[in-house]
Amino acid sequence: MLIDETKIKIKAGDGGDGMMHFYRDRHRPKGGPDGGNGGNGGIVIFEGVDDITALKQFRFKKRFFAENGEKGGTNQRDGKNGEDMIFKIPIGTVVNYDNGTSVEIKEKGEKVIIVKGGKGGKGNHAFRSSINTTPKEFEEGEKKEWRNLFLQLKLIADVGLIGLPNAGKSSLLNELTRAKARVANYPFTTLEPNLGVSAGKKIIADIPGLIEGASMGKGLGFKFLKHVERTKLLIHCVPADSGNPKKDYEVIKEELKRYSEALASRKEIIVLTKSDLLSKKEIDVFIKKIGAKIAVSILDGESIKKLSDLIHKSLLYPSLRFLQRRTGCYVCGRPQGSPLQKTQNDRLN
Ligand SMILES: Nc1nc2c(ncn2[C@@H]2O[C@H](COP(=O)(O)OP(=O)(O)OP(=O)(O)O)[C@@H](O)[C@H]2O)c(=O)[nH]1
Ligand SMILES: [Mg+2]
Repeated sequence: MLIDETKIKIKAGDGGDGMMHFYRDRHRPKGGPDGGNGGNGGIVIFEGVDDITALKQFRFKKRFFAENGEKGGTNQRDGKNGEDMIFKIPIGTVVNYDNGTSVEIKEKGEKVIIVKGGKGGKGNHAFRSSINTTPKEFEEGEKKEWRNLFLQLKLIADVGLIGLPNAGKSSLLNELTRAKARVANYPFTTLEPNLGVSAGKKIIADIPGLIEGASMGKGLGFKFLKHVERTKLLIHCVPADSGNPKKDYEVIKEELKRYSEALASRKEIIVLTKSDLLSKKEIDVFIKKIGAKIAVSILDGESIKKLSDLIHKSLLYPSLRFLQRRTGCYVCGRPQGSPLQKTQNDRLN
């Protein structure tokens, strides 16, 4: 079972107290202040890894605390710093704090300080001065509080495969990448997201099938859509054995809208899957009905290759809407005042 959401409690280490002490021995019965500083408390760090199952470490154990800093010693000895706690966390995890702020683990190997350790207090040696040669002050170490964290994994993929159950999404993932997702002739074979890397090094995510009313919790619900929320491109699969392809397409589109308008307007390629079940003529009719760009079958390597090329081409060229938003030109998407835009505008006038 993929754990993509979990709540944990974490506490960084407290700082060690500073020491109040005066040096004493047989020859120096009135030695100076020599209380050392307390050590700093251990930090809690999250390090990004590309293992999407890494949140399973929090399945049973939910409370963690880093080591406290040690108290300062005599003879100006500083206390030992508490050991840091480092957790390996899948990239794409959003860490939500109890105060409403959040931070994201974005890259593999990136280390993010989640909770800072308490600062060690100063010992009385640190307070000595020319006017106060026998200071009795010292500081206590900084105490840290327990923090409640809500970790939410949102997979980082370039392309997302969406569609009704049994639409052939996992089969396509297996063809486009080296993934070995489970495929079977019944709905809801896929219960958790699968990832694969295409020949062009793009990450493709296959999520469980959506059904009408998924937004109301029907089927497996629609929480899995968070895993395709950040994709640049959606592959919308409509199978050739569908009784009502247009309705199937619209059902998914409606569920996407209910999840987020932004996701519903994401660039998409509508794909007619299992095309081997139809004749050439039927394919043409089907394609027209749903506005599909391509018909594919896992039994036809050529069609898979064409889809793969189409995906990489679409990822290479951002959508016109994206360019329009970036450049501010809502006609052609070219930067304002550029010669190419002028030509375009002349043509339109
Ligand atoms: N004839 C034919 N069958 C296909 C094709 N692609 C997939 N199938 C079959 O369709 C069935 C469903 O395929 P899956 O890949 O499991 O479909 P899915 O969309 O991942 O299904 P869920 O995980 O349940 O949402 C399986 O029996 C596949 O063998 C195809 O191109 N042609
Ligand atoms: Mg599947």
